[in-house]
Amino acid sequence: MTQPVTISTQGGIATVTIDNPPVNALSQAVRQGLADAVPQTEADADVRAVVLLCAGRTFIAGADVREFGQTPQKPHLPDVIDMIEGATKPWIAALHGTALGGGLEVALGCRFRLADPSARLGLPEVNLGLIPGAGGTVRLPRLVGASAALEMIAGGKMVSADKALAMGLVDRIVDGDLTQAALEFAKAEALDKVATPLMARDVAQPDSDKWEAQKAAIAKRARGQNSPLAAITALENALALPADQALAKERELFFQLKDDPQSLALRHIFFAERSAGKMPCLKGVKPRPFDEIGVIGGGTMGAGIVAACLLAGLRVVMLERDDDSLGAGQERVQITLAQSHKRGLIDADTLMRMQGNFSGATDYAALGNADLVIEAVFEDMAVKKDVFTRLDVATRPDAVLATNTSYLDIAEIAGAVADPSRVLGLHFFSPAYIMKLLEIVHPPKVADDVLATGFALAKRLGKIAVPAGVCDGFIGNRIMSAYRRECDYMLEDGALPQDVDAAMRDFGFAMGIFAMQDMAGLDIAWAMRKRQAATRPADMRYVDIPDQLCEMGRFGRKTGAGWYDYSSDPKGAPDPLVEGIITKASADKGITRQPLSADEIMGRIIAVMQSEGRKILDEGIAQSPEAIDVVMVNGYGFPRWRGGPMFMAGME
Ligand code: 3H9
Repeated sequence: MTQPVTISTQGGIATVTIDNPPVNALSQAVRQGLADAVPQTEADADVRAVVLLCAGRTFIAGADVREFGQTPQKPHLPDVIDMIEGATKPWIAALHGTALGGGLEVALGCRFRLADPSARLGLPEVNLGLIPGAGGTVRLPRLVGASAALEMIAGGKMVSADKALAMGLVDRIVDGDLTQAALEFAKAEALDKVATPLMARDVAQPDSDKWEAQKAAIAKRARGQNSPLAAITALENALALPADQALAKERELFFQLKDDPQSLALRHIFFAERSAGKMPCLKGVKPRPFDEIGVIGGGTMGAGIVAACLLAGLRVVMLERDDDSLGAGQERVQITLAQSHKRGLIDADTLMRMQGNFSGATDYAALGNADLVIEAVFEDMAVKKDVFTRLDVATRPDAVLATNTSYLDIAEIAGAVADPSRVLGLHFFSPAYIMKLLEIVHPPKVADDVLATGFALAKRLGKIAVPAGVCDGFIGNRIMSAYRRECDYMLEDGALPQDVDAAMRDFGFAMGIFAMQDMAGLDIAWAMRKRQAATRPADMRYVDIPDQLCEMGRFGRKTGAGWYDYSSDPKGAPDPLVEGIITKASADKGITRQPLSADEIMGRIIAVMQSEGRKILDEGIAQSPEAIDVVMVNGYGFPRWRGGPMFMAGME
């Protein structure tokens, strides 16, 4: 096996290069290589300074998370970093790509940090249910101050090279060749500059009012997650204790968290998100090239898809049925682009370029050049088929055609096209320019390269792609329908909407199912239930409470009332009228209402999610239990730190 760490020396400067694809994670071999490099460069009389850099697309992206399930092997990272920091010859870290977690901690052990302009730095351990475990909580506040350090560690977000420079996290941003610049810095400056090791520096006490407010805000955001709170504890230790004692405490906390079920769940979902989108049958299959995208429909979903494509640098033609609808759709897109600009996500030039990439039309002939067309019109089979019949005529025969349907049979929709092999499902979640999930639905006749194009588009849009087979609701909506039904049963059995919603929020969902329905509108599901009425099994338990609400015109927030009443409380207040309908429904069916505890409510919800998930797996709709978890976490608000319903099934 080739060594992942190599040393070369030129002109008095040693270059230590880590080459451990894909992300230069700190495996045991890398740690050993670094630990060997310190005495070797110290002993070499020709060496005056050491440049640490990485081959490939990134600096070190952190500890090798795959090793976390095994017994820790020496040399341990904190010891390696101590060695680097304690070296008499200054180490200079040259950062490109991402310097994350243990990777940034290694850089903090170096005397200097130089960065490529596009580098991003962060301590994202909290996203894996952890805190930095190799000195990050002790060294970072000594460099950038306690408050900035707490924000980075508890928030887990990356900062740009520019921001890192402004914070004092890097010493310099270098344009041009990073290696060359680091070597020059080593020769010309590093030897003369005094850079006290971070462990030997003092940490400034923050303003106590601001500090307390910052901690309170983090605790509120944590919503049941342990690691942000542990980050606060570690930073308080760093403020209160001598550096070596704070370091020992950090290590203790790190190990406690590593074995915490929350960290196991977060590590599970991290890897699940990376494996769920891989379809063995597509290995080596080349996607069709795409540059111009057609989107049919300028409603909330269509406009969101257009914005997502524009923000990814694609050219887009939006098609609507008449000028008024087109104008409204285009305005929705322009508002989204303007907001992205306002938030600093795109600069003025990019905004103008994106606006130039966007056109609208009311005639299908405008889609003649499109490489890929996504339909996002009204959820009705006849309407969708009509769209695809027109697309069949208007588009190039090699153009990929996608439907954004959430429930309808894509094989039937594909039947409207002479060559159904070019049709697939791309099920976006709203708002499509924000939500990360994309279900890629594969009807039986879809060609492999068409499917591969769906995945390539997902990658281009920065989405997490999950393949799904054709069925009513695919993966996510099918599970949601099943558990929503269970929640309706619970209403008849003894719970009220506010009980179910509170139990879900306590479990970690941002919102309960009934409040969510009020937000989305009750009428869409009502229309679907009416469509399904004819085929619903006669012996299936059916709860008509939501139908009764719809018959009263209570469609949710947009009508001022749904499950909740919004007339006096914009957040929605429990409504005695709804309670009356519910208790009457129980009485009509002869059900004696029994109060349900939060545990019972969540037990029933999770059990239904799991049993529907197992059916989905048995039918081959989802490739793996991980895929189901990824869908539920990224599309349906399932708390990430619980790993997903299928992960929980494995923990029982
Ligand atoms: C830590 O550092 C603890 C320390 O404080 C203390 C220790 C004592 N380990 O995401 P991608 C794999 S905790 C192992 O698709 P991208 C990933 O699974 C760590 N494997 O690429 C995938 O494998 P595959 C703190 C890892 O360009 C491949 O690399 N650091 C790790 O979209 C490509 O990944 C983090 O939390 C890892 N650490 O994004 C950073 N990271 O090809 C986690 C990635 O088999 N990583 N892999 O599917 C990331 O955020 C992104 O991967 C990164 C690249 C931004 C680096």
